[in-house]
Amino acid sequence: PELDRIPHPPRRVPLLGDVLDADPRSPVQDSMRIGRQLGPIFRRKAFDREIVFVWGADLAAELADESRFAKHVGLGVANLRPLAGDGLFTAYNHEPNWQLAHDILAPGFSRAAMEGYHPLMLDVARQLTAHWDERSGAGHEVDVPGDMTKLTLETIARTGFGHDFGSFERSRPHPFVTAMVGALSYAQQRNAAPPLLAALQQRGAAKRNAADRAYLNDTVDEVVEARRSGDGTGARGDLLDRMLETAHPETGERLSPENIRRQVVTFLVAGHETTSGALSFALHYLSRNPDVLARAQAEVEQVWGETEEPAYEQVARLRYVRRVLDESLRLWPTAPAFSREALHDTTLGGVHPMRTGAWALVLIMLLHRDPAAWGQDAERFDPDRFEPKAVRARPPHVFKPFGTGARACIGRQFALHEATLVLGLLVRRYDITADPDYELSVTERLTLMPRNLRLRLTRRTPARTAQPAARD
Ligand code: FDE
Repeated sequence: PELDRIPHPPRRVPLLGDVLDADPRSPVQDSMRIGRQLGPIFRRKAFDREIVFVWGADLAAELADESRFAKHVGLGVANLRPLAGDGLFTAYNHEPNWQLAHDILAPGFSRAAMEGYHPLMLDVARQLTAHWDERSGAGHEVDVPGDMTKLTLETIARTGFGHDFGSFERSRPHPFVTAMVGALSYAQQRNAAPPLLAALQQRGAAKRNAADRAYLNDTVDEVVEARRSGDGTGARGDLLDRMLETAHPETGERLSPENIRRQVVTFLVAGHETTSGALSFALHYLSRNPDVLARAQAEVEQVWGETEEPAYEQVARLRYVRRVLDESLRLWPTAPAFSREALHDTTLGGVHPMRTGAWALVLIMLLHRDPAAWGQDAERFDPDRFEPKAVRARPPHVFKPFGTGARACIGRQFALHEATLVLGLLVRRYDITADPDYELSVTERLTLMPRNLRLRLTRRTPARTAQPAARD
């Protein structure tokens, strides 16, 4: 009865639900298509389970109200519990390890910490440009998502954990990445199968998943063991040192070894997969919008001058490059949904009753394309939407690529600094052209990633006349 006023797809099959429109490989894009037909709140049923989706700007803003709603650990996030347990991303709100780890790790994402990571981020970015220099020029193409994944995995592993996966020395993805993609895809597909069928038919998939999980855990254990046995513990002050060495500032409590394992795998996965996608989509749009690319190049030349070694502050000053990134995350938020549950009995939008614990999934991609918030041309790529004046003119809570509230992304500044730095270096160094035959298609594995995106690069000589702008 609570759901009566919420529309659902018309072709419902007894017992199975709304399976006619459902492809387990593209749940988000299917929901987007269905949501456009059904409106700002709708429901889909898979077997015995009914899920409420929300994307209207007003309703999403209500769900962002922390006095009425909180993060819900459900669907894909819940399916990652066997791997990530009570790590930050997958912890239930009531689990004490969430607050403990949050308080211990938050300083690892402060401005001061970020300044410390900056030189390491530059090192990794240089490995990428060395790799791409060899593949620039006529007749060559680069594998954008593959190489962005190398870059972001190395970045989080080296800055956070002092570990080098050697991604750029390999021709194939590191097995850590293969196991991670397997684990994420498995977590996504489990939503689409009826519980009983899943148990019976998916034994092969479950077995592979157990192997992937074991590989991920073994890798993590090696990284931790290397630090514990080395003499470097405590010396770096990175995320791993914080996990191993730091006691909670008030209670003096520490993270347990089991919880550290959960946090390391959480950060290695959450810290690179979504950023890799964000960079890939941004490069796709730059290749399709020469005027935007030219503006970005002009800005980098103006702010950085001739230096190949931008300082920490010179990254934050790339305002236009950052808008390109924001606009890419608007159209393709690489973590495409989050769930919110009612803290007490309440009514959503004045008409939809929700009992304590009832939850809904916010479809970020449609929220980011709601014409009521973004205008009639919401589907168009236009970084100027993120000019300060335009941002102020919009209602709050309509741009949520990093989630919302207490459980929003702890890695936001990290990802933004890394991605802005890398985009700055890339547009400064290369002209980027699209393959005219490429049509954007998007792979889903809980996260979003452009499928088979390849681009052509031409080395450029930045204009030598530009002077670095005076510092703010
Ligand atoms: C988180 C996050 C989120 C939320 C989810 C929910 O709500 O469920 C989101 C939406 C996100 N995240 C997104 C993103 C995007 C990008 C690019 C990123 N992200 C990045 C990153 C990096 C790093 C290191 C990270 N990231 C991390 C993280 C974590 C740990 C988490 C959890 C938090 C809590 O506390 O809960 C997140 N992330 Fe992110």
